[in-house]
This record gives sequence, structure tokens and C-alpha cells, in this order.
Amino acid sequence: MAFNLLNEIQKRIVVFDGAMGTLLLEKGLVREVCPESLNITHGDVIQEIHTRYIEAGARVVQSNTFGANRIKLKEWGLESRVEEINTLALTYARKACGNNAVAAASIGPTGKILEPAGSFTFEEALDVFREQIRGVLKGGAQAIIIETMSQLNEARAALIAARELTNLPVICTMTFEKNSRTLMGTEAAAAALVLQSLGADIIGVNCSLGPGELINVVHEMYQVASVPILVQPNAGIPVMEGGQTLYPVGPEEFARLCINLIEAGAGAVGGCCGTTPEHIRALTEATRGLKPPKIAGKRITALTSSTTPLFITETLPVRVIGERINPTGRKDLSEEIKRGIPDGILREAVEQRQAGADILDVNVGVPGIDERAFMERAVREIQKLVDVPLCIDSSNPEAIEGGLKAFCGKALVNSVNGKEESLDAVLPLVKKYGACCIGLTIDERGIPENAEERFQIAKKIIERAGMMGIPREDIIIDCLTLTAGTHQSQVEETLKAIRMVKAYLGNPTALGVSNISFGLPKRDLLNATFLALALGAGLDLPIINPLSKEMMNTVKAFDVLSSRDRASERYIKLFSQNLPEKKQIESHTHPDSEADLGKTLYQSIVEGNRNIAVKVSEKLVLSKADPFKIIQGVIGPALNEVGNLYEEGSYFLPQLLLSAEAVQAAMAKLKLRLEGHEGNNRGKVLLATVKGDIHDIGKNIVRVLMENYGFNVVDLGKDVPPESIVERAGKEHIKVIGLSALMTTTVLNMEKTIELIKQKLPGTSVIVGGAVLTEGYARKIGADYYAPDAMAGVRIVQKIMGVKND
Ligand code: B1M
Repeated sequence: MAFNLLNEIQKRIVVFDGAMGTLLLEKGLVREVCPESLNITHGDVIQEIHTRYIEAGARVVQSNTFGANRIKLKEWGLESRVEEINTLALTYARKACGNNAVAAASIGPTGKILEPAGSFTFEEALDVFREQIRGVLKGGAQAIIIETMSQLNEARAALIAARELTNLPVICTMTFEKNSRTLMGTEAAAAALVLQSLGADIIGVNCSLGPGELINVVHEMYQVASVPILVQPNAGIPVMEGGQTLYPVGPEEFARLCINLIEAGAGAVGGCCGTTPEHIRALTEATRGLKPPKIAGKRITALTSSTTPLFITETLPVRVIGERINPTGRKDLSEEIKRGIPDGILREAVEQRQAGADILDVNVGVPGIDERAFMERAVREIQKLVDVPLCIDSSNPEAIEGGLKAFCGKALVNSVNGKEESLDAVLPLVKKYGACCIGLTIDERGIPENAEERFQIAKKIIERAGMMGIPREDIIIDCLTLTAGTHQSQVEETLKAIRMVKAYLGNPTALGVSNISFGLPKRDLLNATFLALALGAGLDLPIINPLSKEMMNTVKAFDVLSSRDRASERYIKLFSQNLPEKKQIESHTHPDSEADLGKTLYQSIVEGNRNIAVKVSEKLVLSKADPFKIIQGVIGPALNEVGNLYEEGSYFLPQLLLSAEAVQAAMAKLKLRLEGHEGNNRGKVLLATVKGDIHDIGKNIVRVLMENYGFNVVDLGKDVPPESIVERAGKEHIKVIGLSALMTTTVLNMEKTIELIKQKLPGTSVIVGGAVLTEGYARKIGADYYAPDAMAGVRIVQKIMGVKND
């Protein structure tokens, strides 16, 4: 190898190459052709591009394999040539590199939306990446660079696949929007924590924006990074000029702005879209002799949800682990789990979160069930509803693995203990899936009676974790609570053990509290008092019932008294206004009166809770409520709220998807009540959402309503090109076409579609609808009619076809 990348990056700024696509475009090579197929047809050109970057100073080049996965290649009918394309690409990259640079294999996204937001499974993604990585390894890759990832879960899958197959350096960079979050809403710090825990040797950001706009992302990553950071920005934000995409930042300015990124924490820099060998040459000159920022030495304990980090430190409020998703002693939950129903678990998840839990413990251990399968399902479903880190709680390593795989973030495992069997089974999983882990101070001899021996077990667990490459800050020690009623003297030993762990090991501590009061009256009093003592001894993560006001209030008071709640801000906010007692959190699964159903449906759509949306819709159907009123009065406004939350940055794409899914499911139920009371013989109408636009909820409502009013609807679906609309309408002699478009950008396609209809099918009436349109705009783009809502659409069609109003 030319040099040891991971050693080099400790000593100096490493320069990566720039865009491949930009140079291929320059040569007129990627129009209408799969860029990766050029490895087969134009290997010499690919090699020459790598050489130009190396001559400009790049010390790492990225192979032409960005889209060489089975899913992307399928778009070009090349899915059977994954290995060949990847192997060839690396062969050319290696030839160009010689001993002057490192050939890194570029692994890009599949373009599919992964679960829980989408339907592409984590296993499928793992398989796709494994296949591609095998190909690049065969071709001689010297490093793997997973890049341009906008979904954390996809980056996880690619990283896990890479780590399974190679010990080479693995780099993982994601893309971020202007708000320093990924398209799916993941914050830069959360991404950094997850990627480095999964074993990425270098993390960072590529593509996204220009070098001037990425400072915050780099800064946020640097605050938590334990590995070096790579930045590969675009040559600015592109502008369209004369039908061409232009990147506004030239080489000198690019290099100058990249220096700011190095100051913010980057140890390696390169270019993405729009950059050329000139940009890389300027970058090489500008970074010559610069030292990389220091990375080592941070000891941060943090978990993440799929979007947000949760730091566990004595300078921030105590983090509460909600204990209620656990069937032990809960007949109702046990029965549901046995029958494969997740409703109770989901209700507990929402209620505990609303009550202030920071982390949710998930235990689904019921004898006789497939615990792994149910754990996976529970973790997936919970993530759709609440955005908090989860604590995967099981004594079954398979179930732990299922939960860890399904969780998109940095999870907590509950638990490993000092027994050899447990250490051997659990720690490898914690390492592989980049989690934190609770270490219980129990071993083959049971729970030691004295604090010193519990301390020794804690030490052993931390050391064994360290030997496996798990940083000590990722181990959280639980000194175990025994029941005061039977082991009174042990109460002090537990507290003493916590004090010892904090003083001599410095690790965070967790503790299940409520066992203290078992068998004694007035349990809440004992629990809250013991909790206060344990917090005073150094407990960081109490595992408690967040619905217990006594317990939660004790935590809040402790935060004030220990200066974790700075200037008592949270406490004052909560208790100062003498607010009336907060009413009991409503249970969404049992809305009891008909009047509440609409409200619950609204809320379930805003929360993206498909299960509840279906249940409530079923009840609405039974109660013979007017489905049109529900669509107009509940579903539309709920979606509007979702849109507003998205616009203001509180919601991200996954929430939009979940709300849309809830609406589609509700609609499927409500439609039952709409169908079939008219014969569909009043004339044909063609409906379509225009090209480039995949919003079809509104159009589907229009279809249902029109069918209900007796029209025969030919629905071409979404993202429909103008030609398909014209062809079908012509073939079936359809004289009324309804078009839907919801985005400013796709209204342009609507205009093109109308133009083509008017040209090819004179005499056809076009009705347009969709949130971005207005009467005036509809006229401007040549539509005959504008329908602000579905009912208006029906009335217009009735008018055109000369049908009397019903
Ligand atoms: Co997106 N989305 N979305 N989205 N989405 C909007 C439209 C947006 C306004 C949100 C926002 O920023 N506030 C914004 C567009 C901004 C703009 O251009 N001005 C937006 C964006 C940006 C995006 C993405 C680009 C996000 C991203 O990836 N970064 C992406 C686009 C993908 C693409 O299309 N290429 C995207 C994706 C999605 C989801 C897939 C997650 C999902 C759609 C799922 C689906 O439809 N299957 C989604 C959703 C749900 C929305 C919002 C929240 C809701 C849309 C909706 O269903 N409204 C929306 C925000 C909003 O509108 N408040 C938003 C309810 C529906 C009943 O209304 O469709 O207007 P509407 O239909 C009405 C009438 O207009 C009329 O009747 C219907 C019933 O009364 N009507 C007709 C409509 N068509 C008609 C045709 C007729 C007659 C009447 O012919 C006879």
C-alpha cells in the first residue's frame, strides 16, 4: 500500500480526490448511460480520471462504484454484473494509484427507503452491500468509503456489512441539509456517535452543500468524535444557467473555505459534485504542512435515537429509563405478546415518553414465544412512534441481537453480567452493533453481599469489554437492588457499591429501583426515598416507572439540588405556575365516545400511528359517520398540520411517510363505506398525479369520491409522464382528465402535460388540483378548471358531463 491511511491521518491533513461524475460529464460520457458500466466499456478513461486527481495531490481516490449495487444496477439491467463491475473498477483505481495513493471503494446508497420509515428491510440492505463489498475486495480495494448516505439505517447496514467482511480502513460519510440534519432528520452528532460505534475508522460528511455551509456539521461531529473526520463538499450549491447545472465555487475559494472546515475539526478533505482536479490541486497546496485537529481523549457516554443524541453526564439532568415495557407480573401485556399483538407495548411506549422517560427499556420475554422475532418487531414499531434511545432487555442473546439490528441508533443493552457465559455471548453483540451495555454486578457465585466484591465484578466487566474493543465509557454499571424487606443490610451495600464505581472507575451507573420495596406497604414512599439515596450516591440512570409522579418528581428535585438542572430552569418551568394537575394521559387505543373518534384519528395521523388510525376508522365506519366529513374535516387538516410541522423543521421525511401511511390505511377502511351505492356508468374520468410527483393521497380521495358519484375512474397513479396520460386517454376516448400536483416544481410538469393534452387531444377538459395551485395559476398553465377539493372536482365533472347534482 502507498501508505497507512490511519497513521497518516494522525500526522497530517489527508487530501481525497474530487468528483468522478463531473469529469465523465465533461467527456460527454454519462448521459443516458449507467456511469458504472463505463468500468466495462471505458476503463482507460476511468483510470485516467483517477490519475489526474493523484497528479493534483489526492492521496486517496474513490473507485467508480458509487451506484454499483444490485438495486441501482437493476435500473440499467446490469444487476447480474455486480461482481464484475466492482472488481473491474477497483482494478483501474489500483492501477492509477500504484504506490502514490490509496484506492478506496466507493459504496453509495441503494435509493430505497429502509424500515422503519420504508419497506426495504435491513436484511435486504445488508445483503446488497455484502455483495458489492465482496466485489470491491476481490478487485483489490485498500479501503472502503461508504458515502452520500442520507439514511442512518442504510449507513448502518453498509457499515455492518463492511465490518463483517474486512479489517481494511472503513470510512463512512453522510449528507446533511442546511439545518445540519440529514434528510431523515438525523443530527450530525447522532450520526457521528452511531457511525464510530459501529467501527468506522473515519466519519464525516460529503456532497450536501458547499464548503461554506458545512462548518456546523463538522463542528457538531467534532464535539463527539473519537475518530478523524473527512469532509468532501460540493463546489458550492448548484445554480441552473441556460439549462446547465453550474457549481459556483472555484478552486481557490474552495480551498480557502476548506481551511475553515479543518479548523472546525476535519482531518481529511476532498471534493464532491462539481469539483475538479484544479480544486484538489488548490486544496493540496492550501493544506500542505497543516496539522490535523486532535481527536483522542474524549470520554463521552451517549446513546442516540435515529435522530438525536442523549448524553449521560453529571452536568446534565438525570436520564430516566422507563421500565414499563416488561411482561413480568403483567398478565395483560403477557397475553398480548403471546398472541403477537404489539398494541399494549406501543401504548406503554407513548405514555412513558409523554411522562418524561428519556430511554425506554424493551423486554418482551414471555415463555413459549419466538422472542427474537417479537423483539425485532417491537423495536421497529416503537421507533415509528417515539424518537428515544431504546434499551434492549433480554437474557436471550438472540433476542438482544434482533433488537440491536432493528434499532436505528446507538442502543443500550440490558444486560451483561460477570458470568463467563454472559460475557462471551453478549459483549460481541454490543461491539458489532455499536451499543452501550449495562453490566450487572453478579457472577457465577450470585450477587455478592458486600460492595467490594460487586465493585470487582464491575471492574472485570469493563476490562473484558475493553479487550473486545468496547470503550469503557460505553459500559454502565448496575450494582443491583435487593429487597429491603428481606435484605435490609444490603441497601447500604448497593449504595456503597455505586459510590465505589463512580469514585474508582468513573463509569456511569444504572439501577432498577422498585425492587427495594417488594413485599412492604406504601411502596411508592420507599421507592422514592431509595431513589433519592441512590441518586445522591451517584446513580445516573434510574430504571423506574415514569408514570409515578413521586419518582419523577424526586428526579426533578434531585436535578436542582445537584446542579444538573442549571438555574433550576426545568424545575421552575414545571412547578412555578401552580398549574392544575396535568390530566391523566389518554389511552389512544380505547377512545370511548364517538365524539372522540375524530380527535383520535387526527392525532393518530399527526403521530403517524397507523394501528390506531385503522382501529378508529373501523369504529367510525361502524358508527356510520359520514366519511366525506371525516376526509374533509379530519384527514385534510391533520395532513396540513403534518405539513406545517415538516416546514418548520419539527418533522422530517420519516414522519411524513408515517403520517401518509396512517392516512392510506384509514382511507382503505373508510372507503368501505363509500363504495358501491351507485353504478359506475356516468362517464369516464382519467386521474393522475403528474410526472416527478409521488403525492397521491389527494388524488386517491378524488377517485373514491368520483367512483361514489357513479363515474368510471381510470387511475394512472402517481409520477405519470405526459405521454402516458395522452396515450391512455386517447386509447379509451376519455374526455375528462383530472391532474394532481403538490409541489411547486411539479406544477411545471402539469403545465407540460396540459400542453400535450391540448395538442394531441383537442376537446378534452382538464381539471387540476393540489395544494400549491390557485384558480389563477390553474388558468395560467392552461387548465380548463381548478378544483380546490375533491367535492369541487366531482361537481365540475358532473357539469362537464351534464349530470345533475346528487
Ligand atoms: Co410531501 N410535500 N414531499 N410528502 N407532503 C408537501 C406537498 C409539502 C407542501 C410539505 C411542506 O414542505 N410543507 C412540500 C412541497 C413544497 C412545495 O413544493 N411547495 C413537500 C415536499 C417538499 C416533499 C418532498 C420533496 C420531501 C423530501 O423528500 N425532501 C418529497 C417529494 C417526493 C416527490 O413527490 N418527488 C415528499 C414526500 C412526501 C411523502 C411521500 C412522505 C408523503 C406523500 C405520500 C403520498 O401521497 N402517498 C408526503 C406528504 C403526506 C405531504 C403533505 C404533508 C400532505 C399532502 C397531502 O396528502 N395532503 C404535504 C403538506 C401539505 O399539503 N400540507 C407535503 C392532503 C390531500 C388530501 O390534499 O393533495 O391537496 P391534496 O388534495 C386535495 C385537493 O388539493 C384536491 O382534492 C384533494 C382532496 O380534497 N385535489 C384535486 C388534488 N388533486 C386533485 C385533482 C382533481 C381534483 C381535485 O382532479 C379532478
